Amino acid sequence: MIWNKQAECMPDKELRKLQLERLKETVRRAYENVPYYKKKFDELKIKPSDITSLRDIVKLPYTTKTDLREGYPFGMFAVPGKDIVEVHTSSGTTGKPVVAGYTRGDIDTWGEVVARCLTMAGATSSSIIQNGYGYGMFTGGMGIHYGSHKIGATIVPVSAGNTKRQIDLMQDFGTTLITCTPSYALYLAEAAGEDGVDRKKIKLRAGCFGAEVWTEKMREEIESRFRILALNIYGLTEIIGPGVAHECDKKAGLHIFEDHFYPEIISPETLEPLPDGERGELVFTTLTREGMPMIRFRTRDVTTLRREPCKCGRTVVRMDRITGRSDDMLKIRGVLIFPSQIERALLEVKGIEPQYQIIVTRPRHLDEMEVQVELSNKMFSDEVKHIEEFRKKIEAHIEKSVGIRVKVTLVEPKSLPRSEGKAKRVFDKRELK
Ligand code: DLL
Repeated sequence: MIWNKQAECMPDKELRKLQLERLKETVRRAYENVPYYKKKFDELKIKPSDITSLRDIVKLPYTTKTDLREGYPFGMFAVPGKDIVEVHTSSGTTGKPVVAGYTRGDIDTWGEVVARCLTMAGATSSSIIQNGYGYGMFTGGMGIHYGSHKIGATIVPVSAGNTKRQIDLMQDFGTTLITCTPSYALYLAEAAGEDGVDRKKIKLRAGCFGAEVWTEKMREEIESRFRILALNIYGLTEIIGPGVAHECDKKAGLHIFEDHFYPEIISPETLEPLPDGERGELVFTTLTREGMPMIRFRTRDVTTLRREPCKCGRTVVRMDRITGRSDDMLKIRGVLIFPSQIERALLEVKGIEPQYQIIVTRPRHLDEMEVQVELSNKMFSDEVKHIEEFRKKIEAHIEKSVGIRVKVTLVEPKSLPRSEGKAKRVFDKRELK
């Protein structure tokens, strides 16, 4: 099933024409209503009227997360406050978050693109959708919610966590489609197994999993444990939330909804655009966002775009699953963290050396972060009791300043490897490649 055949299967020429019209309009709106864009355009001596073809997009400046943070909270909005009906923030923990503002029209668009995703996973008005993405400032919960309403399915807004309840609801309500992070899906499958849940009593047929990097191996595991179709959903707060791209049942890449989001791949080093088929950083320009138009937003997500036709009949471009990031940001249990935030918090603690390692693992399918820190010689000779107290103090300090719980391990002075070049601090052992 295809939710919007007209949009998803549009002939290339027609799509390009629509994109150009929408791009011109977006650029004009951003220039006239967002002082940040006006300033940027003026500095580069470009005017909205310079955009006469899609190729002209390369003349436009990139937008980064930092630019958005600087405009905190509502600096990137292109409409008066009275027209904004909802706000969300990105999941980063320190500093100012990125704020996304939606007009009524944007909420409608959001529902539309998520409806396309859910339909790819087989949802219809008869489906019972258990939404295990967090509700709140995170876009996951509400995005799926709007998509489900658009389709007219029954949404079960259980939100993230509360495993026992998830399993009960799944059985009692006859959930047919589940939406949550892939790591939580695996955790849920394991917990259901331990609970002695009979697979035959579950009506689950498919799941839309995303919001974090995952692998084909994880897919196989989710599919075999739940005996469902596991599909990949991609999106980000800055662009709209979930619903930017989704896999069809051919599992041959994620279809990007190009009538709303214009993708490019660039080299993160030279910032030059790369041709289709080459791997690089994904950049998006929104084509219909009213509340917060985004011009050439650097996602930092690494992937490849493919234009060969898909067997499902959709004509829009596909992207490969995300394999990593062009910066060192980590997503731990759904929260975006930069290792430098951990470093900053550690340096505020007296009695340790500025030598540390961050080790990320995924025991029982849930992310864990261990921070190994070297004690100073003086601390090392102290009593064990004090050392344990000290360890707890560091854990509490990191939690307070970075916002996530990590496990701190104290190691002997001079025991961590030293490097002559760029120190390798982060060891991501989650096998996400
Ligand atoms: O994670 C939106 C979302 C919610 C997507 C629910 C899918 C399902 P943010 O919290 O702003 O928004 O994080 C966006 O998460 O730049 C990627 O690095 C990562 N990400 C999102 N989806 C995927 C995916 C939501 N399918 C950041 N595969 C993005 C890999 C993903 N990484």
